[in-house]
Amino acid sequence: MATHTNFELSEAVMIKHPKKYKVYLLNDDYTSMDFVVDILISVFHKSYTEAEAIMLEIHKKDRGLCGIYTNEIAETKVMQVTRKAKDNGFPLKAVMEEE
Ligand code: TYC
Repeated sequence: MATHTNFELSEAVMIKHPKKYKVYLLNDDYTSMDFVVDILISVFHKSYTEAEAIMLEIHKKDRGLCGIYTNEIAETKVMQVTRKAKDNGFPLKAVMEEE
């Protein structure tokens, strides 16, 4: 087998897929439904229709999946939610867990 082919093969086996993280929003009694819909649109890039469905799922089932991301992006989403919620006086929380 040609040397360059061996090189390509050994490169290929070294490829590791980065871990992915699920980001959830949690239900609470104080955050307004409209604010959660706004967060799902502005932070998680959902359509209004999707955002409303996810918000209602969280309201009924206590948490809802908002997206799956690499570690850095998931951490950023959690921080953006925490910051926006705090700025608007809501206790809304986001959590991430390894997929
Ligand atoms: N339970 C809230 C209410 O009745 C609405 C809500 C939905 C809050 C989703 C947080 O992640 C949440 N106003």
